Amino acid sequence: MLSRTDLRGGALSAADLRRALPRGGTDVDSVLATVSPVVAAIRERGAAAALEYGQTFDRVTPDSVRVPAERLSDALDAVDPTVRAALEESIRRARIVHSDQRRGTVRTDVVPGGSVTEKWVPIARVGLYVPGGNAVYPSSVVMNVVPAQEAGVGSLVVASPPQVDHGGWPHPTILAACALLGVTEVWAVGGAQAVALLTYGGTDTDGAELAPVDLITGPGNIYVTAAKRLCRSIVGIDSEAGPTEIAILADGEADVVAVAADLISQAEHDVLAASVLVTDSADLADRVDTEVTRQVETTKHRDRVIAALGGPQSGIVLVDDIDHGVAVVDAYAAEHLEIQTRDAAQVAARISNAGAIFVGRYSPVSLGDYCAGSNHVLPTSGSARHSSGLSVQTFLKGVHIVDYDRAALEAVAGHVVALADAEDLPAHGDAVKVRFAEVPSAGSVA
Ligand code: HSO
Ligand code: ZN
Repeated sequence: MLSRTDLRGGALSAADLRRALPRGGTDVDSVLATVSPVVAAIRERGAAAALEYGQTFDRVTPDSVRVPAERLSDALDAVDPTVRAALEESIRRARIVHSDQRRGTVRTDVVPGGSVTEKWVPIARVGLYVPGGNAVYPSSVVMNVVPAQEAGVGSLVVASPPQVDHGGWPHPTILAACALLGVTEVWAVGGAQAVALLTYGGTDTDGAELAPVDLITGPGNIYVTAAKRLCRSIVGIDSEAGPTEIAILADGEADVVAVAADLISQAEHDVLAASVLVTDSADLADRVDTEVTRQVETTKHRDRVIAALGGPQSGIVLVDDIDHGVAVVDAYAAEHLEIQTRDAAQVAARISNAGAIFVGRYSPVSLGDYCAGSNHVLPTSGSARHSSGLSVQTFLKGVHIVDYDRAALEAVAGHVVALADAEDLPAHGDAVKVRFAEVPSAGSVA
């Protein structure tokens, strides 16, 4: 079922490895022309335009953009107690991990009388996008809201598409998760129009203000991603999330049944999801392939899984040994990387590029999706080479506070003037000189 890429005996550079490895691609540019008028209409006409597009795309118009408070409490009262207990545990563990990520103020005394302090300030107002449709993920509400709250974000709004089956309001499980987390502002708006409305704000059907946000986080489909790309000069965005990915680095001793189950687990998200096994054992490759075929027969989303596993983005990659495998998975930079080898923790320690690394047999990606305490909003499509998953840091910004006294400025004034002159910006130098009767030359200062 899974295609094979044989990299044995070759010593490819990281760039060549990237080209050789299975990977899909979503062409966000191809929908920019469709999304651009939607964003423009919402910028011009606000919520009224968003509701019109909702009628076209979601085939339903809620009574208001803002979900009434009683909808949230009703959803929480109605949620299955087992689901509620699981969400509570997921929230509890996520809080344990994310509260540890808070950063303190750092003051550096550069010279006597001259300091630079970096203080970390929460972003004032954040919009969290939660998709609807096929994917109803209350767990993603947890993964977005918890780090924002732990960062100290004061004003949070969740936007999620109105659902035909639920009276034009977002899915009740999403509302229940919001209520559990103490989120009181939820908007029934989805797709590109949600991103635009979060960016520009508007006026609700009852005349109430829908205030614009400073940052938008949360994954969405290609239209949501295109809208994020269009709005990102005005509002901050977390990342452009692509379809989910799992890579597993396994040796001949890995648990075949577990490896197959984990490959299938992420393939269940989307026909474009990627499942990649990297192994130095051709025998394990054969056994996993057979086991995947067996398990796929009884999996609920069989057609979607078969499409994902059979796509060009999925497959088995054969490597010479685990050292070679480490280089390959580092080049691939998976959203999720499982290490199913001997001494898995040591192997994991050698990996630089992955959104999250799952160590050994008892740390499957599904644990991280829900209840490890880690975040499941992670960099996709190789962006783990340069980006991180969602964390408290996503919701903070650093502000430098520069505080020099007279003597400290005087001591460095010559250097400032020299650099200003070198850049032909003498007024920069003058701004220092006017503070002193005489400026020492650059050579004479410490
Ligand atoms: N694996 C997805 C997150 C998710 N899984 C939500 C289940 N629900 C992307 O990390
Ligand atoms: Zn998942």
